[in-house]
Amino acid sequence: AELRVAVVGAGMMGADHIRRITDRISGARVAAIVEPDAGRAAAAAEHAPGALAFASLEEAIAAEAVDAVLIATPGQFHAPVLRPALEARLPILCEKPLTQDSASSLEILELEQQLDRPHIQVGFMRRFDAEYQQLRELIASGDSGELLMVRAVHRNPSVPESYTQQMLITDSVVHEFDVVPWLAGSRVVSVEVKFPRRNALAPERLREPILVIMELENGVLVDVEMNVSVQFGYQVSTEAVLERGVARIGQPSGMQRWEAGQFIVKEHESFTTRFAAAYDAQIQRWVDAVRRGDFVDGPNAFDGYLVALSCEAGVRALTEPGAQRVAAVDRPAFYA
Ligand code: ISE
Repeated sequence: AELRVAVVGAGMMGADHIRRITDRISGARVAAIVEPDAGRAAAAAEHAPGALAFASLEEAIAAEAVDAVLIATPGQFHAPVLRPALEARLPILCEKPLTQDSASSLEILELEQQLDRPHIQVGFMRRFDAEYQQLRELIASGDSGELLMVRAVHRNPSVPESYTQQMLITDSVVHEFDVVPWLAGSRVVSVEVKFPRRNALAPERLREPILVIMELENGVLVDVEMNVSVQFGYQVSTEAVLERGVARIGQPSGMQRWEAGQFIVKEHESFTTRFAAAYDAQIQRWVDAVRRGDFVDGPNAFDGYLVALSCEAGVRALTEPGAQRVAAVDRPAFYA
């Protein structure tokens, strides 16, 4: 039988995942939509035939309506949903971040370690992007020598009203805090933030773009241009500098046009299209893992905790000059 998934949160990401599970994921269906906003729940339900609507996950669990949970609420609302899902021993795909800070992430880890195996996969979907996977294979192969540096640009055309200065780190650079250590096979040990000239087109409340400099345990230096007011589109590209060569991913691709004295290739306008295939692969791999009883096939809650530690250093670095250290923690055998 198909896996009955409860999608918690029917905002942009939740609605996108509901469509994805209904239209493109095999072996699962959206059996419940947990969304207090009735209007949003109704709109999302149009893409989930037969889905039941609940105001809370606890009600969906009590109704014995679900086999697995996909948490797509904003980060600050993850912990209150993770707890009942863990208590009900349900497998969980939790959109990034795991939680907003390391202390609350650690609480979730302690709850989860009372179960027989990891139940949480965290939604760092870039690990499922084909180009990021190719880049990781190149680095691991040594074919171009050792990795020395990573140059990353993470550009949003604009951000919503709810986007705050700290979210530059906790909602956006959070992706680089996960994917770059995964690419390099080495953890973040420090984070520094430098402020170039401010973009006058940025919302008054934001001081950006920012330049984030990470040092990894193996000495690799990473710089990330985090820029949320570029206007032209959505661009995430990454360049790896190795001993004998350079590799670059995330370049515009697809149809090339020559017209009226111009050369044109379309750029993305949103992460939902730039990483559409990665989101599909992530959710399909998670559904397959849950159905075979492995529950997790990707970043687990300890990876989410490591990212939370990096985010805390990054948030400190927004207001304190210099490199902010990231605490070193051992990976419990439970999360091997
Ligand atoms: C958003 O929440 C995402 O996860 C996107 O991948 C990122 O590019 C964007 O900056 C975030 O706000």
